[in-house]
Amino acid sequence: MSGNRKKKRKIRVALRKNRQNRTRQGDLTRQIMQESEEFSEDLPIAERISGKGDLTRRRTVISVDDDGTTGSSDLVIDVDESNCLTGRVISAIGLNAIVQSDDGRRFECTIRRLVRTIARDERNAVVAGDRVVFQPLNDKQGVIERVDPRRGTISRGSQRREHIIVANVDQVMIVASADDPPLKPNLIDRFLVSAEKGEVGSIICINKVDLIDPVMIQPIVGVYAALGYEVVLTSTTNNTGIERLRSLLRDRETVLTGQSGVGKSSLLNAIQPNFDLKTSEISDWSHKGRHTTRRAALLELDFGGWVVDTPGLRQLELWDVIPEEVEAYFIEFRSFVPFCKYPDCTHTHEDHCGVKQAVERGQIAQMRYESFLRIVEG
Ligand SMILES: Nc1nc2c(ncn2[C@@H]2O[C@H](COP(=O)(O)OP(=O)(O)OP(=O)(O)O)[C@@H](O)[C@H]2O)c(=O)[nH]1
Ligand SMILES: [Mg+2]
Ligand SMILES: [Zn+2]
Repeated sequence: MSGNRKKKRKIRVALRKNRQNRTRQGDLTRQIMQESEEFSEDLPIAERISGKGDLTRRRTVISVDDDGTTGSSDLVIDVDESNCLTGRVISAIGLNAIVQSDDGRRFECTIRRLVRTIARDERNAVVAGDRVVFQPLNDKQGVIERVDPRRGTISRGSQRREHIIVANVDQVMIVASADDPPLKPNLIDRFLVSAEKGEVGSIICINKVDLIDPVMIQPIVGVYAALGYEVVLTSTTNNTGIERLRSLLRDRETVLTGQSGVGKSSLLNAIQPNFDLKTSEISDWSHKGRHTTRRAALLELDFGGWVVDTPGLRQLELWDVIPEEVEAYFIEFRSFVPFCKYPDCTHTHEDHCGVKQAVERGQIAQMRYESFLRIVEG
């Protein structure tokens, strides 16, 4: 998608109507038109709506050929890209963003009003990780003209609205701590659900293993390893696991996520000391209502790849995951669901439930089933 396009292009964009206005299922085209928030010229529509079937409501982007049949409310964005550059949003701050051009220069950019207007939610018009086309005004400033379609986004809910934390990542590294704050498998499972939903892979990092006897957490590590997730145990105080972490991050785009205080910024500093990220004293993060890391920012790894440090979340509100959808994100449930007596089994109170039977037989970990219940009931 990147690369400087010299040709002048016209892009038609269907203006998204009222946010509450949900279309009926079955009229996919109309649904996409109404839910569009960005635009794309290159991808065929079929590719953008493929995926998990009708449970996935993708806020996809759309573009229509010049002879397209969209209504009169359409906007036509006419970007003359001959004097534009392409780049990557390093960090988005309100209506501004820091963009790194493909040749490595940094620009402080504002966002063209139209880009905000066509976004479903202005706050998500430009997010960290976006690939953008921007017009440089001088060697330090520019204006973002266009945002490329996103893949691999990580979102969370915040006051019932979606907040896209970062876009275009390959994997999520879910960071937990063995202690202080105590290990909460339920929280790991929530992050796994949001990664599965965002269609990015996950690795699990359990930090601060210097504080415990590793034998204590072996059962939990075993559960995730058995599910096929890469689990790495680390300590920034004695460097346990740091080399392994480097190899898992090399040449990939990874977003770190996890509760505040587990040591995300400390881990990144251990991997690459010149990041010099602000970390917090324990008294700070546990007693004051503030996170040390304030916003997502992309950091380039010396040995190849990018990492994104994000602010920790005290409460992870899963964005837009409906209860019926949750079972699909507990990957080990899939093979047992066909044994449920009722096709619409919720795996909670029903009898003859394949999932519950698997829990009884030890084929699904009790811990995971409890997380599942907390997520669907919460
Ligand atoms: N004992 C021990 N303490 C650690 C380790 N890693 C980090 N810490 C401490 O944990 C505290 C929190 O670390 P941060 O790196 O700021 O945590 P964070 O996850 O970035 O927190 P937010 O930015 O608020 O989300 C700091 O006091 C660190 O010194 C570790 O491996 N062992
Ligand atoms: Mg931090
Ligand atoms: Zn069931």
